[in-house]
Amino acid sequence: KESQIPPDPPRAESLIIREGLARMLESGVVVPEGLMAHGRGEAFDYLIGEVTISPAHDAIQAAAATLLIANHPVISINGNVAALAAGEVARLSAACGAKVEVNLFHQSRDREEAIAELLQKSGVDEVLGVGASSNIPEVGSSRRRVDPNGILVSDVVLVPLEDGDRIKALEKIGKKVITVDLNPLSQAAQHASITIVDNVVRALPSLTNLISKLSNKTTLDLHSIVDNFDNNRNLSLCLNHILHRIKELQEQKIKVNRPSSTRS
Ligand code: PTJ
Repeated sequence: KESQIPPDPPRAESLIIREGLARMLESGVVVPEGLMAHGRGEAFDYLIGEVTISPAHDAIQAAAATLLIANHPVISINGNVAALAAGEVARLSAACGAKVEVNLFHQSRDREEAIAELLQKSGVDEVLGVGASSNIPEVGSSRRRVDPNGILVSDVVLVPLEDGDRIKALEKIGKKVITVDLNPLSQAAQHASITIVDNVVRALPSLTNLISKLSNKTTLDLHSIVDNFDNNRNLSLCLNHILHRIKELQEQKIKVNRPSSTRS
């Protein structure tokens, strides 16, 4: 089907992403609930200014160092992440050696297979989690089913774009969780060790770039980056950014989509 979207900025990019998600709904990769989740994300992105803000950049740096130090890092993939960033997941996994595991809230074998196929077509060599046979009883949803070679034995899990109690449960059993969530107030954002308040389509390429940049650092240097990162403080800086941006917009000092304090 040909795209109906006019190429004019500034909304074209967002409309193209929506169109891609709608197509992925037809193929079963994305569930209808995923479209609602995307709308929630878009609303927060609007408030943030649709750019990677300075605290998000710091969180990405801490996440890059954490993934480089990790012994068994795993990237957990749901329908939305696969639809939005399958190619970026492949590049990130190659850069840091993380395994890629499908883990779904609205779980079905057909969806697991459709997502695994999309990831493989996009360059991921091995996809874990299809028909996963192990359980994490602390997790109270279908997300408790995990791969015995993936999340079950991981020390660090990157869980982008997911709200709910899984992150809290994973942290409780000793996994270090990194999340990417545009909503700094979500349960995921509040319970993760590192929360990147950014759009997954911007955050994942930045994370891959930073991993390459930091890959020649010593383990001591990487630990010091991680130790100097305070997630609660970072979340508070993100909320502060939103607060100031709304205030500036209200006083008409800046235009919508023209934020004043951004780094990338
Ligand atoms: O594919 P499934 O079956 O595993 O289901 C996937 C969804 C997304 C339905 C499910 O994982 C889910 O938990 O959705 P929630 O509870 O709405 O949480 C999604 C979170 O991601 C919300 O806090 C949104 O603000 C945020 N979000 C949405 N789009 C983006 C985003 N964060 C970063 N980048 C985005 N593009």
